[in-house]
Amino acid sequence: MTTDSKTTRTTCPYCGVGCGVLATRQDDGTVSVTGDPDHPANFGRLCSKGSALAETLSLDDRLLYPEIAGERAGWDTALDLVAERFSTAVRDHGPDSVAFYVSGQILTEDYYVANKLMKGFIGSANIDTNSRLCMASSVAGHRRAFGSDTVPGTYVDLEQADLVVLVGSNLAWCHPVLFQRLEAAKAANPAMRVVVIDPRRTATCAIADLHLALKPDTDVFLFNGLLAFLSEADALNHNYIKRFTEGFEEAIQAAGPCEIGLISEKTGLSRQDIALFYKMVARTEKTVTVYSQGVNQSVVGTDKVNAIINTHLATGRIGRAGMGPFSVTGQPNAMGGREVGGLANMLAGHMVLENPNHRQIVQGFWNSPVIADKQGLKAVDLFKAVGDGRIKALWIMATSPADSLPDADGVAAALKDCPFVVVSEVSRAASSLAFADVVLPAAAWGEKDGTVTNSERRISRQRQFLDLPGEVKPDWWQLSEVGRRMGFADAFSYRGPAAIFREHAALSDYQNGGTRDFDIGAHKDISDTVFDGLTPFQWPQPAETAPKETRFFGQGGFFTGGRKAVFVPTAFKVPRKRARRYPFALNTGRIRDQWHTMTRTGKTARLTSHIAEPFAELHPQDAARLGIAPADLVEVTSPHGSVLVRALVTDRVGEGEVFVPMHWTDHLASSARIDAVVAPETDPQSGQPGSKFTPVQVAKREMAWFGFAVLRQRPVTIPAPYWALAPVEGGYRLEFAGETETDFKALAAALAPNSQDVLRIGDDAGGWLRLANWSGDVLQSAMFFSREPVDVSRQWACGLLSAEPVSGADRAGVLAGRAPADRPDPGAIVCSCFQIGSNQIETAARCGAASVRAIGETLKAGTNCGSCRSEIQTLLNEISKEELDDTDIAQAS
Ligand SMILES: Nc1nc2c(c(=O)[nH]1)N[C@H]1C(S)=C(S)[C@@H](COP(=O)(O)OP(=O)(O)OC[C@H]3O[C@@H](n4cnc5c(=O)[nH]c(N)nc54)[C@H](O)[C@@H]3O)O[C@H]1N2
Ligand SMILES: Nc1nc2c(c(=O)[nH]1)N[C@H]1C(S)=C(S)[C@@H](COP(=O)(O)OP(=O)(O)OC[C@H]3O[C@@H](n4cnc5c(=O)[nH]c(N)nc54)[C@H](O)[C@@H]3O)O[C@H]1N2
Ligand code: SF4
Ligand SMILES: [Mo]
Repeated sequence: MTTDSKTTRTTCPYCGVGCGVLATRQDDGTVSVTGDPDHPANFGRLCSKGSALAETLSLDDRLLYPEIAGERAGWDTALDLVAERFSTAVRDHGPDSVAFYVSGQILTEDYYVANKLMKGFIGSANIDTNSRLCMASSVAGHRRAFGSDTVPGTYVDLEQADLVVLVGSNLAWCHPVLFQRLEAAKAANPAMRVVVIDPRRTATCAIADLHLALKPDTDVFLFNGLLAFLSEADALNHNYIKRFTEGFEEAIQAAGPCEIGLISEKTGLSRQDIALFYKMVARTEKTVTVYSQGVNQSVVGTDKVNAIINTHLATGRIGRAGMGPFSVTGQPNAMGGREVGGLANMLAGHMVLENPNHRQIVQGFWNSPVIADKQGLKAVDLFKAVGDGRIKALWIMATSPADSLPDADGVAAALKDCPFVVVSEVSRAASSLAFADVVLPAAAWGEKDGTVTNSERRISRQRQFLDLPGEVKPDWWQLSEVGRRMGFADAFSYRGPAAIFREHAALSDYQNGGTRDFDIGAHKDISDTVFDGLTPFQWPQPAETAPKETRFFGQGGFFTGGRKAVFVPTAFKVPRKRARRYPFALNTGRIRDQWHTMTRTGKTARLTSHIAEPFAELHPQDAARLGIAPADLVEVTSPHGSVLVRALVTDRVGEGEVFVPMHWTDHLASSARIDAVVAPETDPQSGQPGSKFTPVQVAKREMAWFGFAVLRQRPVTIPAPYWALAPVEGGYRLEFAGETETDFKALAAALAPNSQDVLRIGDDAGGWLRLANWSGDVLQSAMFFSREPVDVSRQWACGLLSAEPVSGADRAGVLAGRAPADRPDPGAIVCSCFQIGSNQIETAARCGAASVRAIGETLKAGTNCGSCRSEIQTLLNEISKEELDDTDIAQAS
């Protein structure tokens, strides 16, 4: 629906908060993006990634035409080939010889068609998705406890709670707008308490009253202890347990007695902190437990989920205002994918693959020749099957398995050997293209149309506001065309997303009668026009009912056979031992301004200014022991592979732990694909990999020299064993280093060929050199080489390419390496919207701006998207702690 001729209401394509966005096309063809004040997820707010959406729409790196074997091809030829290769494989080797690997970033309509084609027409359940790496443990935990994959609560519950416990969730960076809602609610309700349970001290801890930095993978022990404590403290809701649940006795027995000493030993937490946490939960009726990848991405992830849910069932704190377990989803449409049955062990409409009645319902509704009757291969096993030749044809859509699956080098090798790989993609920077026999160019955000479901079960429209560039086509169309060409024309003759949505809604209603949680029957006859204008609504919304705020299970009504919830006994398993050779626990995850493999967020200078280089967070004691100084390069190695990244020495991580972000691929760094290191071990219930815990070794890599450069053009080759590249205004910044003596001048010439007007200082032989070159008065590149990590102000240097032209005598200033005295160095960028750095914030704080609000008034930092507010708070805390320490010292002396 268009609010005026130029502005379109749509949704953000990044995280599962699902913010509403207003996209406006300006007369000059540019697009601007703001938060939709009427969207109930964000009420106008957007985080740093959402605010920068307009900067990611350029077409320079887009796939615009189908390709076969790397050569441009027509759609008909490409689609015929895909259909023919899939049909032949099915004919010769059976339906289980083909597979789809899709993504929580396609729309519900795309997902619905993919699932229907595989499960109902090809007749295999070999369709899995990157949600296996993301939400599978929550799905399995929900189904064990509730009998269905239901998220009981809504976002408002976080605001109405008196206690919010965040487990393995860095909400401040990963669900920033929901975090801002929580932050605002806490400011309005001083009685509200926030507890963060995470081995790392993350930005989310800025609003925490208590941070429990537990040892990796010991959550089950902590929550079993909590269940026992609640029982011993007489904080149970016996009425709820009796009326609506079963299995309480078994669960409490599995949990054992509440021995704080033992829990302290296992989790590494102090007895005081454990007792404080348990008492807070016991006395606070309105408790919400939010959890995310620190829970799901574990070989005991499903048990973690159930250990958390058990505490809510035992207290009856579920499905009522301000209460409940709350699994927040990562991707914009992780929920939609689950609703259409996009996982290898699910059926459409939240139905169960193993249930013959459900299979009959779905097959009858689709009028399909077959219906898959056994689970398909889950992601990690699927790629093993690709590797050993069982899969003859594979279609990858909107995900990057050779970067994001564990044992990523093994996945890459498997893809290389696969007889036929189809890749639907938007970006040339995606690594999957290297393995593709057929590349299908997909419609990107702004070009596609359909629906997504956010973490609180709210279905919103994504709307098209840009023309399809080149020969780009939406994913649902690609899938339908292949379905038709495989001989199923009747079932795949959709005219558009509205028709698919109608069918999806009708299936949810079909023979439902309240037996299944997912029901949006109210929309089964929606017209194309009403679909165009569809406003966000939460499910369920059965036929002939109006939309309303919904919660599940406050009064029971579970979807198990006996309609009672099940307490799942969760015995604690000791986390994987770290062998002597691999003594560190590798933890992986996200940073604030990047999205996954960076194919979109890695394009903009604004978003790379926050953190421009892959890193490993290490504890100072570990660094000292290993002889690692800040800014050294370190190698992180497991039996599967290794990465080479910058050391970030910080006590935000525990001793024996190392954290590396998941984002960097070979497109922007020499060797930083952390999933090459991650072990392919999975949770036995959910098949989700334990991406947060791999035993590794960490070692300093001695470098003979280091370099830093700003370059107008992306270099064709970077002849250095270490490099990391990032866009800046007007060009690129490059960090690089080498292990053997190098001719700096030759290297400089390779990075910026055809340089003519060059200014040089330093001494190549003496181990340092700085050079810059101009075209006219316009700087083309500046490079700094040294034997030590290069000591040059990065913020200042990155500004050189967009600075005014410099002539004559002023040119030498470029080689000075830092800002002139009258323009102080802003320091590392904290606020990406206004490009405000840590030095500026520190100066303002020391001049009396003592709160986040005061910093905002002085510098504007934090006043646009607000994503950096928790970091500003952390800086202020550090400064006031330093000042207190200084006072102590002054008083003591
Ligand atoms: N900026 C940004 N936001 C994103 C994304 C992105 O790429 N970038 N991706 C989106 C997606 S798909 C997802 S799934 C979400 C993920 O959102 P989150 O789950 O919040 O993010 P992560 O950084 O993966 O992991 C969360 C935390 O789990 C902690 N953790 C590790 N091991 C353990 C453990 O044993 N126990 C506990 N309690 N905690 C542990 C880590 O230290 C980390 O801080 O983010 C979404 N939002
Ligand atoms: N070590 C480690 N590994 C992890 C994680 C972790 O925390 N640690 N997290 C895991 C999780 S939770 C997730 S969700 C995954 C994410 O990992 P991936 O799904 O592999 O990462 P993305 O970069 O989001 O990949 C999406 C791809 O789809 C393309 N694309 C975007 N829009 C469209 C579209 O409309 N159509 C098509 N066809 N293509 C499109 C993008 O260009 C991009 O290449 O990573 C997982 N891997
Ligand atoms: S919180 Fe940020 S990334 Fe997530 S949906 Fe909202 S604007 Fe997009
Ligand atoms: Mo995710």
